[in-house]
Amino acid sequence: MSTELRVPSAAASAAALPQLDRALRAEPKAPVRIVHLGLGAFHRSHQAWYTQQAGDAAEWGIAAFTGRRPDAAAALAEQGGLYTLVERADTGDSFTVVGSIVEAVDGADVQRLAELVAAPGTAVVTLTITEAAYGLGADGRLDTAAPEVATDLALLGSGGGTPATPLGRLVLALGARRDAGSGPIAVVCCDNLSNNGAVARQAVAGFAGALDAGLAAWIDVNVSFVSTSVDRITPRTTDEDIAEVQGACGYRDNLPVVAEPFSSWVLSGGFPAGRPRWEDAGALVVADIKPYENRKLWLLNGAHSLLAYAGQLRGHRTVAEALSDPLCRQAVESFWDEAEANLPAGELQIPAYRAALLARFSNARIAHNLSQIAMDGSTKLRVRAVPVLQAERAAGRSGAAAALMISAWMDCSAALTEFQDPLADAVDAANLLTDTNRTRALLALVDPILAANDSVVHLIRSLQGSFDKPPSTSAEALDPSRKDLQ
Ligand code: CS2
Repeated sequence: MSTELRVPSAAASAAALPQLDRALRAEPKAPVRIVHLGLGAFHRSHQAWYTQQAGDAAEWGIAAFTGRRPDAAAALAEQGGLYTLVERADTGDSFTVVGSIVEAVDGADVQRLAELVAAPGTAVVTLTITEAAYGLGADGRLDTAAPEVATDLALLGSGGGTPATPLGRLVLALGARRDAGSGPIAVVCCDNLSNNGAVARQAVAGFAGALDAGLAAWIDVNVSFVSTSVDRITPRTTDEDIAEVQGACGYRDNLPVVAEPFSSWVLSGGFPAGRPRWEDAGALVVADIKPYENRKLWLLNGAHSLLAYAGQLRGHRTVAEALSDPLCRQAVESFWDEAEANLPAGELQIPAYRAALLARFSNARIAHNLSQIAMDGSTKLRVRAVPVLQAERAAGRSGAAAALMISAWMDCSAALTEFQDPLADAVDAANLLTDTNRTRALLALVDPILAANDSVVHLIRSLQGSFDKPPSTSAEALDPSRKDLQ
């Protein structure tokens, strides 16, 4: 397939560039062998890009299903599945057309999902369904009483209707594969969770087990849950990005995706029915994913969450802006020191990784909104702040920098008008309490064991308000048109 065209720079003349959409539509498409749940920007900047770069890409087409809304599927189908990846470096942009998504489908079309997962040629199901969608409670098991899960279980149990949760849809489709006798398959979790293959296994097993013990047993034997650590900063696409692609490439793309040039994918687990040669694009297949996963979740995602909460309290809008505020920068460095003390030295090259992160976060051409990262904090903090706090305390230290991330989240939960969280009602209820009662109630939503520890509760309580004062130099903070801060 020659679906990749690189355009050297945004400054190139549009007239000199190919009208590639029409030419590429005529390309033969790869057969569907991968089904993806969660057709969003990240899937398109990451797994779809890796699949296109694989040496055997011609054998591996992706059928990608949207989540709650059909819009992205409709827009992508309009373009024959093609879209432009804009790699945005601090020195300029480059443009690549990605053609590995051969079918874009509304997630509500569970019939098509079941058909494709049941097809013998399908070997891999990848997931980017958000951390919160795995629905595991504090005990690490699927919370079958959560409203959406309970509704889907009742619906599937009665044998009809369209499940609304990605888990419900996946379990239904795996049932179709069992019924078709199509054999083993790999499910690859690409959400930012610790041990994410095991999390996906637990969530799918909990769902299937509540429905049909036979299906749960089939899944246990036939589905390989692969753990992965995924990385590529991918902010939301804006209208300006769409206009830029049109100007630079000479065609209209309604669904371009913007990402940093850096990308990484570390995988661990079996692929019983095969997989693309993602290593050709730099993916790393390892026996033990834990060190890589902790490095990424703590250093990158942890710093992101810290900046998202501290930065917004200080009146900043993007990661790059927040990082240039000395107070936020210091908080990040202190958190990194704590995290680094709990990561194996040597092979992981933590000092270089930290330096690279500073450069990646400072890329001011990537407008990565803090409000986007701040979402679903109660779930994210469990893998970004809690393990570092626990490890620090187990080592006899305070864990104050990890605690500061949690306290900033609590401050934001009261200060921001838009605070999206799967536990939003419980967060609101906790915010009606005062002093340590409030701190304890909010902490219980993140980690009940820590919430039972008085010394941790007092530590977090003592850190509240740390980011109260907007920096006097920040024009943004003084701008009354800002709507996302109270
Ligand atoms: C971010 C991640 O929104 C968030 O929570 O921390 O999406 C982050 O940008 C990616 O994991 C980078 O690989």
